[in-house]
Amino acid sequence: MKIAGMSCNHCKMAVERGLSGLSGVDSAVVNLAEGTVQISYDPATVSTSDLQKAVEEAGYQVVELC
Ligand SMILES: [Cu+2]
Repeated sequence: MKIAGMSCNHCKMAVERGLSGLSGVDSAVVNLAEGTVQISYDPATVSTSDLQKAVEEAGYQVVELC
């Protein structure tokens, strides 16, 4: 998914930590240059709206679900 507002390593860590704290998420890797996060998750356990909520709780906005 694409996320707005991530500008530094701290943002990267906050988003990755927020996402990987969810059960059903195997890994979350942010690409700062592209403003994207690659999430490996189990769709039976966690929904995209859960993922989106975790990003928002970390303080960032999802601009595009991929
Ligand atoms: Cu930052």
